[in-house]
Amino acid sequence: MEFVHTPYQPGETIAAVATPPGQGGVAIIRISGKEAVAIANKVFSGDVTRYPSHTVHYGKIHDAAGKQIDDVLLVPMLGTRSYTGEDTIEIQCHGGTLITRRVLDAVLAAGARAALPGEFTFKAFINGKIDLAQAEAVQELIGAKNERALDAAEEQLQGMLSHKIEGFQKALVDTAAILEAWVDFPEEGLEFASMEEVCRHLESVKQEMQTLVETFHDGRIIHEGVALCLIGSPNVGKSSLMNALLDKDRAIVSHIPGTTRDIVEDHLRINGLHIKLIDTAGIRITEEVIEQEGIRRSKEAMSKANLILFLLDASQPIHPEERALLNTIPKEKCIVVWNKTDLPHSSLESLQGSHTVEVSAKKRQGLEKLHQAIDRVIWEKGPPSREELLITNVRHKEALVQAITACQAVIDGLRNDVSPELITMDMRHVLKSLGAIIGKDITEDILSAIFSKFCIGK
Ligand SMILES: Nc1nc2c(ncn2[C@@H]2O[C@H](COP(=O)(O)OP(=O)(O)O)[C@@H](O)[C@H]2O)c(=O)[nH]1
Ligand SMILES: [Mg+2]
Repeated sequence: MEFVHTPYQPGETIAAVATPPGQGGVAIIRISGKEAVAIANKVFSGDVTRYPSHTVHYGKIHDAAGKQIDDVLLVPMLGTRSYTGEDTIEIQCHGGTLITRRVLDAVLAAGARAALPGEFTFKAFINGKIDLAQAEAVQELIGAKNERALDAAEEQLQGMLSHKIEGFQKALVDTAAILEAWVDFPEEGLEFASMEEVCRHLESVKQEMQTLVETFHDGRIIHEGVALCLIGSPNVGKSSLMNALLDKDRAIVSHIPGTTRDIVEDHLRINGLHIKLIDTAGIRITEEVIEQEGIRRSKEAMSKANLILFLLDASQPIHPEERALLNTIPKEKCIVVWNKTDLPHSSLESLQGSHTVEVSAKKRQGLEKLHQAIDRVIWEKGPPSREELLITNVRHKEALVQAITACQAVIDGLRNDVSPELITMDMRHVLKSLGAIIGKDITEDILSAIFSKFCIGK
């Protein structure tokens, strides 16, 4: 949200086309702000000022010169009973690009400002209709690539994440107050017994925050999908396997080693999960410049991938170069795929600690087993249940990690006799990081409220 740090005029009337660009049956122009009704009234044939909220009206839109533009339906959503929490008018016009543009132009000429991306949602945030995590959820809801991602975004929009974060804040605020009091009345000290209690409490909240952070792996996979990279020596059948998985001839297959020189990408779905499949140049030592560049890109793709399919030719002995490369890949993100098992081959070497699958890309055998192996490696602990709250947003994850680090600093500080001033600074940092997730800074308002109560009895 780029507007957060710029001064914002609440109530300022903005307008935009709310439906996607292109042709469609109907398009919606949305106007929201203090002047929404007055502006709509200037361009609409009926008297918009007299319409009750949430009613539908048929009429015509005309421009400033009185020229008729379109037949439309107009829906007022007044006061706080709207998405933005400000007067909102929606105009449903015909869905052509040009006609939509003309209606919008008429609305802008009548005094509305063109809305910035996400600004309606930003208004909703500013007006307290939703918090920051919920505002972000709207974006995720729109961009969801699969059912589970949609569920996760919906949960976040319903405030489940915000609720959880507020729970952490509530659990910590008393501790924060005790520490603040200690700074103000250092001569009273902090009793050893109560200090141990404070530490234990902090540990337990920290552990809960840690559990939430750990859902980020699954949340990310659900939200973004998985990048799966095919790696191996030239000619082991990477491009063939890519094609077999996609069930189409996407990458060029050839018996000439070094055919694939650039990265080839395509998408597929396995068990409802979005997978980006990346075919790469075979990795080997070569003098050829273009192939070298291809190999460099392969290694880069490999380092970014969530999962690597390391292909070996079952009909050939493992080459020392392959063994060396395999050793550089973390086992938990790698599946060794023995390809060409349709060819005569001696017994396959068992590779310690690696997931292995046997396939024939050419004959399309073993693909179901490969799907299962991919599933198993991605969801180490099994796929998350529909009810589980997942973190999908990097910003939330980073804020939580900061909160956890600061929380640990408070615990260490208490156990090592660090000065109370420093400890309270860390404690404030914990609350601030949590507050950043939902856009509510708890440190100033709640803390001072609690602290003042705390001191009255003293
Ligand atoms: N017999 C057999 N040949 C295969 C199989 N997979 C690939 N090949 C052949 O191996 C050669 C190299 O395949 P390709 O997919 O281009 O390998 P890449 O260099 O790793 O991308 C081609 O001639 C393929 O037809 C397989 O499962 N069985
Ligand atoms: Mg290839």
